[in-house]
Amino acid sequence: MPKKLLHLFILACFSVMVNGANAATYTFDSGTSGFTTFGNASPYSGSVQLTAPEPGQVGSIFLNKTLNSSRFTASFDFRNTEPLYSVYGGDGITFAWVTTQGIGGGGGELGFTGLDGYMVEFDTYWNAGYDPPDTLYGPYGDDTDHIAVATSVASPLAYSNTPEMEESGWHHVDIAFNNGQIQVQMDGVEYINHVIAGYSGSEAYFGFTGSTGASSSRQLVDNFEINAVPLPATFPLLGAGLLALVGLRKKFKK
Ligand SMILES: [Ca+2]
Ligand SMILES: [Ca+2]
Ligand SMILES: [Ca+2]
Repeated sequence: MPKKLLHLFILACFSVMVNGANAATYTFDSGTSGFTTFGNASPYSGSVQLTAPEPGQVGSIFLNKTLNSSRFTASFDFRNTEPLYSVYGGDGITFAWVTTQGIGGGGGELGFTGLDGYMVEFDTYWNAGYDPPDTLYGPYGDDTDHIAVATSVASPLAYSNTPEMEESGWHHVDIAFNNGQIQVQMDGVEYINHVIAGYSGSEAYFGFTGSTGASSSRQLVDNFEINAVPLPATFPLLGAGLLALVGLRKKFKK
């Protein structure tokens, strides 16, 4: 390898190590390249539509590459619009990281149940005896929306009730995750700050799921930014690669 190229390669490696290898932003302005969509998910007007505003929809989208789920930050925008019955839109979406790409159950299962992993749910339809206790009463009676972190929709690890999320424009979400400690903000307000007991990070597919039931809404996701810190194991590999290159350089110099 020419000396100049070798120096450029080493510089690139070090800048990757310093900056973190897996920072990326996805605007979906030109479609969903780099992701796989499942079920009813599809590109929609420069964003991703997880469900159309029709009953019985279920959709998901996941990155085609895995990232380390030990430490990451993520942000995205979502919108739940055109609900069939005013604030009784449904059923909500999740931001998920899973061991296998795919799609889960519909209705109150938010397209997640059946997938193996974790999710942050943005649940817009209150299911009696299933969702966390209701503390707010909207104009249509019990319909508390909530954010939760969970491995199962029916038994959240932590949750917080929220204002109605349907028909209130785009919402911005920021998530910070550090070896089980998770903080979730929506529109600049913190709703979750929780430590997941016994959490163990691994390579995971990051993405979104969503579903509708008898109630529905058009559920959109956009401007997905993810920055995952690479697993420590990649550093020795990088080091080995550098050593091999230095060896090659010496060989060619002779
Ligand atoms: Ca977009
Ligand atoms: Ca609602
Ligand atoms: Ca629900």
